[in-house]
Amino acid sequence: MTYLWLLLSNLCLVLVSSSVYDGYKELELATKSRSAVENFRFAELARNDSFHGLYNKRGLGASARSTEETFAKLLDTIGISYRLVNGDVGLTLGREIPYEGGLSTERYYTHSEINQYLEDLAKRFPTRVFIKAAGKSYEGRWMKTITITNGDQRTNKNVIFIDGGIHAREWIAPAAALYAISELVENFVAYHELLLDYDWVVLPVVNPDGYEYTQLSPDTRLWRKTRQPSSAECIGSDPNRNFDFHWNEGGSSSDPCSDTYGGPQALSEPEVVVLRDLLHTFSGRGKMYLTLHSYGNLILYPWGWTPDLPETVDDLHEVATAGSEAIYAATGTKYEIGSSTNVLYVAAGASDDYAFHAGFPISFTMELPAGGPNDFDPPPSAIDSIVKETWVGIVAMAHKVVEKYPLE
Ligand code: 0X9
Ligand code: ZN
Repeated sequence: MTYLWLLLSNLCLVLVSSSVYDGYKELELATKSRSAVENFRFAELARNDSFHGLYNKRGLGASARSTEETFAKLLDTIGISYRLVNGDVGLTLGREIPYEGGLSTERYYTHSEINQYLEDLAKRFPTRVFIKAAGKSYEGRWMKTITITNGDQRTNKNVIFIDGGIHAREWIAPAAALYAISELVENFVAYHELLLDYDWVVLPVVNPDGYEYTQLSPDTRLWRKTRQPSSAECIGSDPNRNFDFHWNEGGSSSDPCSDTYGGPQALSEPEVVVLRDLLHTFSGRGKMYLTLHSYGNLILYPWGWTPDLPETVDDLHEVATAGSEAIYAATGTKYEIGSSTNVLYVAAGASDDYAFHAGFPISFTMELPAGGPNDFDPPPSAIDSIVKETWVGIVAMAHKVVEKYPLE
């Protein structure tokens, strides 16, 4: 990893593109006064070629690379202290691409930008798009769904329900949900058949508190759970272990500090209650439930609480196969398919099992590809190809679902 050492006092930096600075850190060097001695020290720093990017107001500066450790030692030698002010300059700069009513696949978005995008779509496509504030997260963020129709005002169509961001750190999942939304709404002509007898409902961020928390700093980037305190010491439960179906019967931890803590009881997490209630509103109409996660290139179907397979495993397998084959044909990426327990591990109390039990005949967890140094963090430059590839799979699965489950 490389770092950007930015001396704030008296110096500034001109930045060109965000991805160039992914993983760079910004430090503020302590300057009590600009004495002659300190000026001399800064000049020393600027001459030293073991660090990168000390820029002055005209954009002139040293340019080399170093690690935080090397640089801290150097600062120590010349008696300057420092403070970390930004753990990932690239991330912040990504935010500086202004949101102007449309989303791109160039960066990840904040939860409020995502909600704003949904509202903007409803304004631009008032006959086709409807927003529902389904409920609030523990910290009070609105969890909004978007219902996408073809505008013919027919009610009681079948429903495909997609969600993303149950796990906070899996940013590629909300990004893929947003791409699905943008295609279905802004490019609707291409999806005529998929909107004829089907409405699509998307909840792009199930765990907005966690999602926002992961955007605070590199230290919080890998947070998985919700943000409701789980004990005096620890925070969060795993929302994908908190559903009221075989809750706590395997694959959950009873330690409130664990990443897979199932919660003090089923449905302890307000976000899980919101999703549970939503799923029930599609009773009889809901035909496919698809929850987007990362990572692993998997299309998983029930059950996740037992190694037994559902009676309708052939239907599940057929639809999943349509998805994996379409992706392979489009990009050569391989997806493995099978039941959660058999392909991955036992994990009871998850949303896919719940949706299947609640009446969705097709219910999948799609684990999108890994990326970035921690596998959960594909860089912004990888978003476009992953979400487009994912969409190919979703479209193929949706076609199969529409064919298998016509409107009655
Ligand atoms: O463990 C999970 O919740 C999912 N994997 S992840 O790496 N995204 O955390 C898989 C869930 C699969 N479904 C069930 N076990 N029911
Ligand atoms: Zn996940």
